[in-house]
Amino acid sequence: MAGFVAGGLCGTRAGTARAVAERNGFGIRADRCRRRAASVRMSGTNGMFTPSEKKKVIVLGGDGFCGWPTALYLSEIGHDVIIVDNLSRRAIDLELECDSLTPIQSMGERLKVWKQVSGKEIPFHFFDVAKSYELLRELIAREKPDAVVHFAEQRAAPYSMKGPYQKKYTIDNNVNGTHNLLCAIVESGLDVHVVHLGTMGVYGYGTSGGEIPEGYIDVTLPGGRESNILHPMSPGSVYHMTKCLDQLLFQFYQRNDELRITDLHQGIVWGTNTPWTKKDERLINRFDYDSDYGTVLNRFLMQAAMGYPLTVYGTGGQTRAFIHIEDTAKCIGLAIENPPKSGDRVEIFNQIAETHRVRDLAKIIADLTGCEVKSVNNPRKEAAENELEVSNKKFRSLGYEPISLGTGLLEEVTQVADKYKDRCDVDKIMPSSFWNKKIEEQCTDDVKKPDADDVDESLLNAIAKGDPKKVEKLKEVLRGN
Ligand code: NAD
Ligand code: USQ
Repeated sequence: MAGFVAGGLCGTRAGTARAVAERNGFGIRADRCRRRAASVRMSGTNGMFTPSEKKKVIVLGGDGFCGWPTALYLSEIGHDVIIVDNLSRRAIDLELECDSLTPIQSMGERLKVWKQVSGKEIPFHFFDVAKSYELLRELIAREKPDAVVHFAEQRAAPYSMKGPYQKKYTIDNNVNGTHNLLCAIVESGLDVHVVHLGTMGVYGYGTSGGEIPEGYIDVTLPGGRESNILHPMSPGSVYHMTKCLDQLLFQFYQRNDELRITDLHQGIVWGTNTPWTKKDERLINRFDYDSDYGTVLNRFLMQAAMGYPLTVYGTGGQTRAFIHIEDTAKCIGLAIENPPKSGDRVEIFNQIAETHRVRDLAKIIADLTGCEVKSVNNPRKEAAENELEVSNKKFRSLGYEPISLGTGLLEEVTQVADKYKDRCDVDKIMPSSFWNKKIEEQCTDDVKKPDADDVDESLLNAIAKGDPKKVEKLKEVLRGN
């Protein structure tokens, strides 16, 4: 228990508070815990902090890109961590005939190495949260966790738009998984804090005409009545839509069963390593670069390492929010430390560090590496240009100091990409999922249409029988003029 300050029992209802107090060796009353815990801020070097109490945390989706480094971080700061994952992300690699750029180890190897380097055990349960309700319910009833961190969803927007199978899978997996979790907690009768990874994309990007607040927005209703409501939702893909549906499930279960829920509206995560995954090469995190799972900044950094022109979709005027993977883990630590009180409405944090326009990111990376930038037809249905201002005051008020693009970590990611570039399959870089048939036709037409400058000059000469005017005319036709 050394290293923990007795600060409260926030993961328990009053009824179970004493049992947990005894388990942890603390004698703090449950009704005092919220005030104490809420004052715990990120501090010290590296933004690490000592939690006010040791908690038992189940991490659903703990084998994934965000889940793995977060599980290690939570274990590092002293929580008892249990991972659940059905390894579906690894199965999708097989489906897409692609793999993480970094050589990730099996779960068994990962956990064995973590035990060697940290002395800490992380039990692993292999099951499907969306399908194996009984296993989830039994695990929660048996382990009595203080918190469950829920990463276990299909998270790629392009994959969710690939075709009917992927659309249906994304809805079934994500909505059922979230609902099973909420239902299992209610059935257990325990007061478990749910920390869910949502997305900035639930708001749409810049639709509310000003800074996007954290979850709820002030509105004036007809008749002049003032209200503060859940921010209108404007999902841009089937995947983003599942996060909107999750939000409704949270609102319902909070009101009906007083579940304590924190929904983290996270921006695009970049980076790959964290101080905890760097402790041993075999703990390395996954790095997706393909057009379905690779997110824009990591893709650009990897493309730069490969000498492949950066694939800016459309004008690159899309503005998005970003956060480094290390900050993902730390923010989740803070969210676990600062749960809402029983009866409080769903707590929503915007988990972001900064916003950038896609073409500006491309320029930053081109300046850094000397690579080329290329505009390709946008496979998505999204605004070509948007502004985006996002509030992240809540995490900042807890001491969160974001890692920004300027801190040298861009170079680190490029080095990681460079180290493993032999594992890259360049055929997986160009888009392979399209938002609708019309867009698909436009994108594939473009691929099929020969570029005038790429056509063999002698062939044009032969067709034009040596007439330079006719060669020029043919070139114009090829250019679509
Ligand atoms: P990921 O695909 O790498 O990880 C998800 C993990 O959950 C995988 O290990 C997968 O096997 C597991 N999983 C999925 N469905 C499951 C099920 N039914 N039962 C058990 N395990 C299941 O994704 P990620 O990038 O780590 O994202 C994690 C969460 O964070 C997602 O919910 C995502 O929406 C959210 N998020 C991610 C980003 C990002 O940029 N990566 C940004 C914002 C929000
Ligand atoms: N883009 C390019 N070139 C590329 C790839 C993407 O220009 O090679 C553009 C896209 O058109 C889009 C933007 O970059 O406008 C972001 O795309 P992305 O794939 O990086 O991110 P997105 O699809 O929005 O999804 C990712 C995660 C998802 C998370 C979301 C947070 O995969 O899990 O929810 O980021 S957010 O975008 O804030 O909603």
